[in-house]
Amino acid sequence: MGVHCHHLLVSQFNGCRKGFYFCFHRERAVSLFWSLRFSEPFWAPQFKKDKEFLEKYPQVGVCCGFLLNQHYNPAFVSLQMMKHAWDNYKRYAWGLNELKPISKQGHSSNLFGNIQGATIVDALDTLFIMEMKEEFKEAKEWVEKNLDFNVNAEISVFEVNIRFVGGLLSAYYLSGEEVFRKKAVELGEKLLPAFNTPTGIPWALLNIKSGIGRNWPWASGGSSILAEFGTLHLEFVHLSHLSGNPVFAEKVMNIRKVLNRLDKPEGLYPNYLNPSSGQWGQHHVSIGGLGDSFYEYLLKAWLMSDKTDEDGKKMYYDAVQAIETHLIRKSSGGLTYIAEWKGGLLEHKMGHLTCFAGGMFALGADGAPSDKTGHHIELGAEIARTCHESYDRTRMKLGPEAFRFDGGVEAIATRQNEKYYILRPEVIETYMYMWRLTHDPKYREWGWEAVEALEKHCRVDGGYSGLRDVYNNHESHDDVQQSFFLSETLKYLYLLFSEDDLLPFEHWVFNTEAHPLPVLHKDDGNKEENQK
Ligand code: DMJ
Repeated sequence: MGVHCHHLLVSQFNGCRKGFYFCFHRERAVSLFWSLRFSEPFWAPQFKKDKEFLEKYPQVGVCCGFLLNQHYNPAFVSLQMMKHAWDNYKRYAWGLNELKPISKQGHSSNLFGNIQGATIVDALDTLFIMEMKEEFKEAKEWVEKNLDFNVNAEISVFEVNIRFVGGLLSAYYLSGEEVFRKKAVELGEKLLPAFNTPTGIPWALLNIKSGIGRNWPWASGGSSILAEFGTLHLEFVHLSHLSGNPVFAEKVMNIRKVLNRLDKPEGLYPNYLNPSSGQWGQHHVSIGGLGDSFYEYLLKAWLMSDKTDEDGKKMYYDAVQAIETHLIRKSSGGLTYIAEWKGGLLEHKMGHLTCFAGGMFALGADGAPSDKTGHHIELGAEIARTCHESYDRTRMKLGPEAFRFDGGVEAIATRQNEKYYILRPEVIETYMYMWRLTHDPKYREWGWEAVEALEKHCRVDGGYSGLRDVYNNHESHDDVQQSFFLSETLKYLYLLFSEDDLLPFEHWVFNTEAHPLPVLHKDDGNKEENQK
């Protein structure tokens, strides 16, 4: 049984309900055979627990009282994972930003200043999609009573936008509850002073009480970061749509204009741009950290506009062309990877963050110019394979923060400070896109491998924890349950094992924190807004 069994079942039955369950809970499979042989009902305590669970969450299975009549859905497992993550957050860190699952207390990150409740806001839509109704209700009540933006806090504009604004917008669109719309617009207004720079390229950090902004002290030449100011577009277009106030859309369209006026080295976008001079900083190009979601948002802005945002489309496909020419390489072992570019020299390293690009290339395949649809899908498949290798070549079967293709290694981290895994979603995200767009069963198999590894190495009594070294024999936990584990990793797993009509791509795009936002269809009278 075990790994071999689930491979067989996943590929043969592709969503087979019992198969997933039996393989995941091996002992119970054994009990099933035992009870069949002796024609006895199955009364093991774990079964009773599951029976109660399924009665409470019928969306993931039906329990008729006898094991033979149960129908399990693989999403059952991701829902149970969500329940474990949520219940522990609730028990030990309720209302705080994140959970420390080993020390069983709250964790605060300076990214949100003293805005609180990041896990609650990030998890709202996952709870809704998984139909965890009671939990969604308590989360909503917390937002109503406690989510407060009138605080003296210096926050990361990017992080607060993707997690809080994105989370609130999705919660509104999914549930229709007015409180989420109001809070999203209120927070959006608080973020507006970040754009008060000579070029309108926003600051990275903003004090939301005083309205004073600044950039990260480590950023080249006082620059703003491409992946940060380039990852506001989807949310800000929706803020204008929902508030009737064009100012949000105008701010992000201005960023586009500034970028379009600039010369790009070899057609590439450097990660650093000075908001005062409007000039690039260091010529460092990356599709991972510092660059990543800028490219993602060009494509998704076009998709979210019902394919009317021609400017976003052109910028995306031109950028992919330059990335292919200058950054994408194949290792001698045949693995396609995306290197980093530093002033014309390549660093043959790929970050875990970069792995989202497999899904992005596949998602963009449909609109690719000059009959390149198949090519973009293939590129997505190759990146997915490389990222799967980066997981498979570790002891814990979870991927490192960065892996290299030099010094005789391929898809392996060589530096100690790149061997950690912090519950990141990007590889599973790519499996989910590849599965939806190709229906090749290997993506579900790979997703299942990740589930098994997460359960084995990251699950602890108090929730889920990141790992310090995925190549080690023994877990050293970092003691943080990141809010994106609930908003992204678990949601993408759930979607990977669900039917395609749950949040179909024709109607939804996911922001970079996996918060679904509806496509603004042209026949709904939104064309004008998208083109502002
Ligand atoms: C998330 O907050 C988002 O996916 C962001 O775009 C990148 N980093 C994390 C997850 O790894």
